[in-house]
Amino acid sequence: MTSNKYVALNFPSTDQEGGGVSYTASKPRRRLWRLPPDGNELWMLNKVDVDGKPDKHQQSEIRNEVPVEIGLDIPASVQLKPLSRKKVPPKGGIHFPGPTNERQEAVVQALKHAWTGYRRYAWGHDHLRPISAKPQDWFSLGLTLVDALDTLLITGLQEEFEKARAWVDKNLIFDIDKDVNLFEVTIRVLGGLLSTYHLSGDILFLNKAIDLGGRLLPCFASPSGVPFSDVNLSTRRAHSPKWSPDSTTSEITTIQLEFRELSRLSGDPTFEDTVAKVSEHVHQLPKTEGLVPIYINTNTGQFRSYATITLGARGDSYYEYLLKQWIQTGRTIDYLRNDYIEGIAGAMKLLARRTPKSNLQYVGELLAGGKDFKPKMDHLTCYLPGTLMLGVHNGMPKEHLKFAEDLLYTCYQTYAQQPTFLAPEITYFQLLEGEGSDTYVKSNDAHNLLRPEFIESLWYMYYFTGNKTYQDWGWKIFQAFEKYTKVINGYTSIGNVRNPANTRPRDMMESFFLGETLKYLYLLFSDDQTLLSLDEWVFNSEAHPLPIHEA
Ligand code: DMJ
Repeated sequence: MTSNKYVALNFPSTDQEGGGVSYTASKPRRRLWRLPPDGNELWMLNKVDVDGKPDKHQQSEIRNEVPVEIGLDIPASVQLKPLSRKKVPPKGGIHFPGPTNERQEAVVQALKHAWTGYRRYAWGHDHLRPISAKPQDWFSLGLTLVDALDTLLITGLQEEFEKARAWVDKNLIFDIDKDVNLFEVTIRVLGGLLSTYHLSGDILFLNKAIDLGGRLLPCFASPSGVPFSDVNLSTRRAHSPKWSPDSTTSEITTIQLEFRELSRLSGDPTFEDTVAKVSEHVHQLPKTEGLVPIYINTNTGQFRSYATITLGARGDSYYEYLLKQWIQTGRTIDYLRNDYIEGIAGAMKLLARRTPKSNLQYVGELLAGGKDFKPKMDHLTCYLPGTLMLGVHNGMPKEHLKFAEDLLYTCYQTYAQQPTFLAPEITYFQLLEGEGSDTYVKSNDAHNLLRPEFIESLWYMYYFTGNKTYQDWGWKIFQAFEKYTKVINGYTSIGNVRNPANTRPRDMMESFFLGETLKYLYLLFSDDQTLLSLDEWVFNSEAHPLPIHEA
């Protein structure tokens, strides 16, 4: 039983500028994509024009695919061949039962509260300013709404999901004359659309993802193939930040899960091939015991040699996606596994230290290309215990387990040691034994942005051990969010976790609070750990689950 619905993709006949490189197609062409019968399978009519003649052009020439028409008739002469039979959602999507205990119910109430404020005052905008009851825009892509789509499904908020779906259908238009960041849009929007397609079985989300994916591709047309950081979604002109030819290492290595999944679903290998080349390029670059500097030059393709080495901001998810890509591809790509093992070994040797008094395990940074050690740990680094646990479950070295447990405890202390029970953005650790405490926070680093990383790690730890202590830690933090960040129209970032009497609310609810923090809390409090099995799903860096493939 096959469907008669098609998506036509337009290809231009003129030269197209994209990141300084032009592409030529000899005549205007269309390629047809067959929509999944009963929402179950995507077919691509490869190398055939709309008139049924063979397409002599190579797939790799074509970078500007845009779905322009849906529901075309196809000429009878055309033979359809399935290009790929990949993991596809069950008919009607996956059913989630909704909250099954009081803690999950409390998280759903928090989500409803955040959602109501967003709906009233910022609907379709990127973020809500929950105190001034105003919207905030960054890329103008409805970030909060798109980031929250799969959270709404997983928590059983079907009615809210339907309203969001209607907005995506009518209003999520990518032809906007605006520069967007490749990494942020990939993990939040592309990742959100792809996971929502998998959970809902609704082809709308896949079609939107295909459109977006094509518009992001010009980023890769740099001299080295290391992608530019930004692209205009309408003109498709890609470029580096104004102040530097460098991209951020974690950004260019944290797009692969999403682009690969887009290829697997669409049948167009361009997305996967393009990002795989970036990973392969980074693989062959010289490193410091498997550790990478945080900047990479888009012209030369080389790391900036004196850049900081960290598992925090701008370095973090390089290591995360080595492991997760390896898992996504059925644990078959050896260099990803080897680079992950080498990177973690390097981190344990060069970055991991303990405090003199209380023996707290932390992960610091190397400055000036590895010369100086800085005892500073970003909250972002607290994703690592969860990733390490996922690795151990998939056969990574056993010593990663102890490292994960000890680091998780330190991350917990960054919350528990503050009078608000909320962690600061950055914590410093004492190098030498002295009078003061083992940890300290600088005034400029005392903010909390409602970030998810520690809750994410708690969930992985709970998932793999079943130890309810991790649920109790998460519950305490959830209560602290309720006490210090909940405001009349949502939840707000705060400027100071050190003073409960003056938290300095920042009037900003980040999209990842709904996309990640509340989702991970809900999963952490789940009675049924297999709600989303980590043998079937791999979560992208923004907590959007994507299927694991066999290869
Ligand atoms: C999110 O956008 C993602 O988790 C990203 O990988 C890191 N930063 C934020 C959340 O803190």
